[in-house]
Amino acid sequence: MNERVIVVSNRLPMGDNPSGGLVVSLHDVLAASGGCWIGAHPDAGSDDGRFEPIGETPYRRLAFRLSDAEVKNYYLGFSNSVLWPLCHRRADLVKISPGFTDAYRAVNRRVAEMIKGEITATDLIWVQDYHFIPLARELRRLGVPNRIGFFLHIPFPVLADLSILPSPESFAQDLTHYNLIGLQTRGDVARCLEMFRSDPRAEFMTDGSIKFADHVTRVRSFPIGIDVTSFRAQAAQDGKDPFGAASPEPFAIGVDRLDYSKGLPNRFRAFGRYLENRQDGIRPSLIQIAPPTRQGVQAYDDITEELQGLTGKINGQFAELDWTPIRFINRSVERSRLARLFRRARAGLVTSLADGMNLVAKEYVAAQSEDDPGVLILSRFAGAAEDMTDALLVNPYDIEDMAGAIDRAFRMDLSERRERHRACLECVINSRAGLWAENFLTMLRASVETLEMPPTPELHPQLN
Ligand code: ADQ
Repeated sequence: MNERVIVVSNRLPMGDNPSGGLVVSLHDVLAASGGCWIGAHPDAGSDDGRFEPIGETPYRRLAFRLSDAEVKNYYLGFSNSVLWPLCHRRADLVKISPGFTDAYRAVNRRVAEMIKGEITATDLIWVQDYHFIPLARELRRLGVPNRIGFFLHIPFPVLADLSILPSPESFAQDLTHYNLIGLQTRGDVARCLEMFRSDPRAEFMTDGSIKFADHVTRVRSFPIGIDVTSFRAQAAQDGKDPFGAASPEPFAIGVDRLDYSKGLPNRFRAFGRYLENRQDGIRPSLIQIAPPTRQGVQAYDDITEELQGLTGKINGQFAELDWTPIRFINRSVERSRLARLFRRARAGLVTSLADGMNLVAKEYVAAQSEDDPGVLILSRFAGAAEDMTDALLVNPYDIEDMAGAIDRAFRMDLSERRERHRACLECVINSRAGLWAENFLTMLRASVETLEMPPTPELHPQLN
């Protein structure tokens, strides 16, 4: 059997070298299976119903084009102004427009038709994220019988919030066309099962799988991770000071897309409060790297402005001629430089109000030296906190709690830092990139599209 893996995601990796966690995880799988990665071309346009090949090695990449109207209504609209805030418990930011729903369905339908022309009977199809929830249903409508898996990178929404969707009943129904639904955490699985339990159309089988009409689906958690070895190696590169001459000491670091889910305003406020309370005379800085995303969506423009205001206020209050307390950098930083910055930082700040996993938390831990590690301050609402319980866990809504954690991180003695770091690093290694993909695909292969009981495959112990 020549089984290929076909990955579908909104973004297509364009460079030759894998960098982000998702790309690294899938790179080897695709290269080994002779499979391909299907995703949107970064430039808007029209594709006439045919994929555009982007390079042939180490695996095929096939691009579809989104028109300007589809970028507006499908990508910025339904995906990022309805589903993203809904899943991140920001129902107040949801914007509903009939144009959004139609475009979302239409893009999923069109991409399904294009995929049908590309696949063979033995291919495994692996759909990534909330941009493509209805894709399996559209593929089934076209008669595609292949095993299809889905992985949601962001939090699974709470049941009550689903009623905000224009057609809430389709959300569960769309998902049941997948043979396997992969989620980041056990908490996400619990929310997903709650949704199915409350749906009279769904029936639970004795092995926990869900029967819906004539198909069966399973829901499991597969915590995503990073390529630990390569990130550690980049962080430990000798002789390259990420700052050049002007190195602030000590400093805490935050690295995030500029998104309201990442809790940046409260992080800045907590740093300001810490500066106000501090009694030891040190002059620490917060380096915040946050490139803008999804520009043109009001909520994103608003948060950029709010952060600029807070930076000005806190720096105005505390700065000295030779000390800038908050360095707010609105750009991307090259990965190896980022790794070296993480290693130099006394504390890593992850303060998400909601987050599927948060790979920055894992990168920060991986980058530390075992002899003299920094401290991870981690929001309870990031998926990473489910297993990384030896980080300093904080409530990102509580400014005093976070200010206290920053103070504790800067003053923590070496033996406690090492102890906490050892435990966190073990979690990072146990969920490393390759295992995530391997475990998901093992489970997907073992699933069947009939009402027969699927066998339970042997998985890596992290999935107990
Ligand atoms: P994101 O919301 O993008 O991902 P995250 O998991 O933190 O969040 O991943 C961000 C990645 O981008 C990290 O690898 C980070 O190093 C990199 N990055 C961020 N800012 C950067 C900058 N300024 N310069 C360079 N690199 C930068 C979504 C979900 C998460 C989930 C991931 C993976 O929202 O919850 O963990 O997918 O499933």
